[in-house]
Amino acid sequence: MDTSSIRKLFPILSQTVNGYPLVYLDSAASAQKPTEVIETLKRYYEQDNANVHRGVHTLGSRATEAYEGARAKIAHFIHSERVEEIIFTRGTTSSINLVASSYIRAICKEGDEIVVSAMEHHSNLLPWQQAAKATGAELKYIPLQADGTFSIEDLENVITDRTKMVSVSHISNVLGVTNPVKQIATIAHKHGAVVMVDGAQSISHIKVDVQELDCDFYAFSGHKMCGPTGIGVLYGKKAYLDQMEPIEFGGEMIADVGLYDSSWKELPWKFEGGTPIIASAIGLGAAIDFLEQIGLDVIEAHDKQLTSYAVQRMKQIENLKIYGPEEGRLGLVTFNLGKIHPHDLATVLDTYGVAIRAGHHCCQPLMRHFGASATARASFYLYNTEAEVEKFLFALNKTKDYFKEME
Ligand code: 7TS
Repeated sequence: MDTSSIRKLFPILSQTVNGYPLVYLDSAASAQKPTEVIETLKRYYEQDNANVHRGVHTLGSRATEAYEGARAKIAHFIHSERVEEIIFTRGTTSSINLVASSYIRAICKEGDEIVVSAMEHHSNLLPWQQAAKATGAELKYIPLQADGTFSIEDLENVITDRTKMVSVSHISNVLGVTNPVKQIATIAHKHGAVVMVDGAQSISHIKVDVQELDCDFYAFSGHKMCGPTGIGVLYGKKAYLDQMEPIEFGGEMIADVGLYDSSWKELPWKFEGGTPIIASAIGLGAAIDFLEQIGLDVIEAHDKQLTSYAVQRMKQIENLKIYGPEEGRLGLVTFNLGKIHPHDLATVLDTYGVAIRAGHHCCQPLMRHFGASATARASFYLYNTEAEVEKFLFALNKTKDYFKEME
C-alpha cells in the first residue's frame, strides 16, 4: 500500500500542531476522514438535502435513494444475509443499548444469565448491568488472565444453559487483541444463548463477515472507520430483530397510529424513529467505498505490521511497560512510561505534535485488573507510517528526559 498517496487523501493530516507536523496516533478513539467522505457530505447538503421516506418530490427521492443505498453498501460490507438486518443507530453505544433495552428485557427473567468479560469497553458493560438490574438476570464475568485476555476454557466454564446473552468485543480497545468470536458463538449457541459482538475496534481493521462469524448481533461506529460522527450500525439476525420492540417511538417508524395504540413498520425502519441520521449514513457509505477500494486485507496487513514495528521499538525504551499479551496486537498499543502520569505524557507529546490517548479508555474494570488508574495509548491506522512511529519515539524519549530533569 502506498501510504504517502493515501495520506494526501486526508486533508487534516497535512497540518502542523505546535510547530511540528501532526502525528495522529488516536484513530482508535476516532479516525480521520478522507476528502471523498467530506465531499459526499458537502454534495448531499448542497444538492440533495431533504427528509427521507416521506417526500414525493425529487430531492426527497434522491435523499431516500442515497440513504437506503448506504444501508445496502453496509449489508454488502459485512456480508449480512438481508439488507433489513442493518439498523442505523448513533454508534456502537446506541446499538448495544438497543439490544440490552429491547431484546434482553423482553427475554430475560430472574435466574437467567448475561455473560461479559471485564476487558469490555464501558459501552459493552453498562447496558448489561442495567438490563440485569431490570430483569433480575445475573451478570457473569469470564475471568481474565494476568495479561487481560480470557481463555476459551474459562468462557466455557462460565456459560450455562441459563445464559441468554454473551457479549464480547471483537478487538479490545486497550489490549488490541482479537477475541475468537466465531468459536465463542459456537459455544454460546450450544447453550441456546445469543451472541453480541462489539465491533467498534475491528470494523476498521479487518474484514468482517457476520454470517461467517455466526454472531447474532454486531455493533459498530462510523467515525472509527473514516466515516462521520453520529452514525453507527446494529446488525442483527432477522429472527431476533423481529422479536424486538422499538425503544424509540414516533416519526417514520410507524405503520398506523390510533388514539390509544399504534403499529410499527417492518424492519429495519421500526427501529429508526424520528428523522434519521441521513447525511452521516450517506457519508458512512462513502467511507465504505473508500475502504473497499484500498481493501481490508491490505489495511489489516499494514496496521498489523505498523503495530508490531511500534511495539518492537517501544520495547527498547527503558521503564516502558506495555499492557496485554506478547502477540496478536492489531492497531494499538497501551503503555505507561515509568512513573509519568499518562495525562502528563500525552500533554508533553502534544507539544511535539503527537496525538495519543491517555486515561482509563472507558475500561475501568480492566484498568483495575492491571492495578493502573490510567494508561497511555497509541493507535495506528492506514495513513500512519514508520516515520511517524519514529517521531512518536523521539517525543517519548524527550518526555522521559524532561521528567528526569524534574526529579
Ligand atoms: N466499544 C469499544 C471496543 C470501543 O473502543 C468504543 C469506543 C466503544 C465501544 C464506543 O463507541 P462509540 O462510538 O459509541 O463511542 N472507544 C473509544 C476509545 O477507545 N477511545 O475513545 C473512544
